[in-house]
Amino acid sequence: MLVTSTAAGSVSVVGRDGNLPVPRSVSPRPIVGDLVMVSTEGDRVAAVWPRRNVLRRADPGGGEQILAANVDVVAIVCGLDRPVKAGRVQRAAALAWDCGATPVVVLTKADVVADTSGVQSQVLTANPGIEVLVLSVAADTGVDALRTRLVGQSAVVLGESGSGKSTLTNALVGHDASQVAAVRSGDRKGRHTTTDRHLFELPEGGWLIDTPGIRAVGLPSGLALSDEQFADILELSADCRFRDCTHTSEPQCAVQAAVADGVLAPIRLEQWLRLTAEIAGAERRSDVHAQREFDRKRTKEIYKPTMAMKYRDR
Ligand SMILES: Nc1nc2c(ncn2[C@@H]2O[C@H](COP(=O)(O)OP(=O)(O)OP(=O)(O)O)[C@@H](O)[C@H]2O)c(=O)[nH]1
Ligand SMILES: [Mg+2]
Ligand SMILES: [Zn+2]
Repeated sequence: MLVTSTAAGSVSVVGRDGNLPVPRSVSPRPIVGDLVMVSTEGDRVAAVWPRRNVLRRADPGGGEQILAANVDVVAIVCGLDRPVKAGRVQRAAALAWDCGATPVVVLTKADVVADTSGVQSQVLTANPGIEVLVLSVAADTGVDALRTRLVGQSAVVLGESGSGKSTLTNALVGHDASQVAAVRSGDRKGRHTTTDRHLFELPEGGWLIDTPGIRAVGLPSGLALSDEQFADILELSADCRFRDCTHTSEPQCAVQAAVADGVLAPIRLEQWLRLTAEIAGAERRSDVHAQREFDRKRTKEIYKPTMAMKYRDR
C-alpha cells in the first residue's frame, strides 16, 4: 500500500481510513510515497518496499530531510505574483536531478501578470532543456497541459509558501483536498498553510504530493550535479586547456570564451559557479560534522578505561 501521510509512529495509506502503526523494528521509517507491506492481520506495517529513489534536501536544522520516496516528477511551483528567483529554481532542479526525477517548472498565477513570455524565456535561458509550463488555476488556463503531463506519474510540488501549490493540487486532484490561504497583501508572502506532506490520487492515474512551503532550497551533502542540468558547460569544458579548469581565471578556458562570444548566457556560468561553490561548502560542513562525531567517539574510547578503573577502586 502507498503511504499518503506520516505521523509519529504511524502512517496512513491509500484507500484505507485511519492510521496504521509502524513498529520500531520496521526500517527505514516509512515516508510519503513509500510502498509498504501490511501485516497479514492488517493491523500494522510489516515492511517497506525498496525505494526507487528519494527526494531530499538539506535540513535547515542540519543533516538532510527526505521529502518523499519514489518520485517521477518534481513540479517546481513559482507564483507569478512575486519575482521568480533563478537561483531557487535551479537549486530545486538540482534536487530533482539528484533524486532521479524530472524537474518541471510551473509558473502559476499567470492571471495576475499581463505578459508571461518574458519570465518564461528568462527561466528557459537560465535552465536550458527544462520543461516550463505557464498556467493559472484561477483562470483555468494551462492546467490541462500539466494534468496530461502527470498521468500515471508520481509527482511532488515544491515551492515557497503562498506560491500556489495547494491550489494547484486541488485543481489536479479534482476536489478541495488541501487547505489554501491568501498570501499577505504587502509582500505576497505565504502563511505556511500546508504543514505536512500529503499524497493524493490523481483521477486519471498517478499521484501528487503536496508539501509545505520551503524557505530555503538547501543542497544536501553528497549531491552531484547532473550532466543533464549542465550539459552546455560540460560540453564546452572539453575544450578548456586544463582538465580541472574551474572556468574562473584559467587561460584558454572554453567556457569563459563562450560567454565572451555570446554563445553561452552569462547566467549559466554564474549559476554553475555558485552551485559548485555551494556543493563544496555542503561537503566541507558535512566533513566537519563527521570529524566532530569521530572526535566525540574517540574521546569516549579514551575515557572509558579510566572510568572503569575509577569504579574498580571503590
Ligand atoms: N490569482 C491567482 N491566485 C492564485 C492562483 N493559485 C493560487 N492562488 C492564490 O495564492 C494563495 C496561496 O495559495 P496556496 O495554494 O495556499 O499556496 P501554497 O503554495 O500551498 O502555500 P503553503 O501551503 O503556505 O506552502 C491563495 O490565496 C490562492 O488563492 C492562481 O492561479 N491565480
Ligand atoms: Mg499549501
Ligand atoms: Zn574552463
